[in-house]
Amino acid sequence: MSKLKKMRTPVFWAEGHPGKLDRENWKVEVEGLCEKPITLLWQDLMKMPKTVANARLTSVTRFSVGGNWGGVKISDIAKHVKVKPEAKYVRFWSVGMVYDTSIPIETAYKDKTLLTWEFDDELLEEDYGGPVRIICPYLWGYKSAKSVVKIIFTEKYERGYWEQRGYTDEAYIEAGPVIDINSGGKMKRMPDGEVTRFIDED
Ligand SMILES: Nc1nc2c(c(=O)[nH]1)N[C@H]1C(S)=C(S)[C@@H](COP(=O)(O)O)O[C@H]1N2
Ligand SMILES: [Mo]
Repeated sequence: MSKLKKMRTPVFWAEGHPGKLDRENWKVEVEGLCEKPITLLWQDLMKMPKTVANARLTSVTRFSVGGNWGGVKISDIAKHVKVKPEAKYVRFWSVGMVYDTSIPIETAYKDKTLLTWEFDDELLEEDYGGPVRIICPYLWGYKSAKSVVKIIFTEKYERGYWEQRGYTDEAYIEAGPVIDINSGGKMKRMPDGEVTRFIDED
């Protein structure tokens, strides 16, 4: 059993669980405002520069789980496809093309925003967005699209699945109580913005 599962990390699939996914034949299309759109195969991703980010996924439903996410930085993908200067947002689409979400390009280019396939050295299973998902620890978890099949660099913002249903477009993490998955579900207090530590611990 994966560490995420052992810790009882909640599994969210607003569009329905996608079932078993084929890691070896996974493809991520990267397109939009770039000079060299590309389809990245699983094997291509494995050859790209790998980054491991210690980061928390924090849901607006107020759970937070932290660990070492391994993957490729969105900024490295952007270099690879030569993103054009007009690009202002990055839109992510999940398998099935029902769930999408977009983030500002500056947030996408931060060090810990990754297309990730690993959590604490284990490959991500379908429940947690395997083969590859987004981790964007700077914003509420609904921006961290799971099982990603398409990344589009855009000029115009489009509301995604949860944004159309009332969650904010900015998804700025707000201070307050949160359930810390890593400590077995203890209630803690967190600051606003990226959660790097809780307020009631040092
Ligand atoms: N495709 C897809 N991605 C998604 C979601 C979803 O429902 N479908 N939920 C989002 C929300 S609201 C959160 S908090 C995290 C939860 O990630 P987890 O299910 O791995 O815990 O995934 C995000 N990515
Ligand atoms: Mo969430």
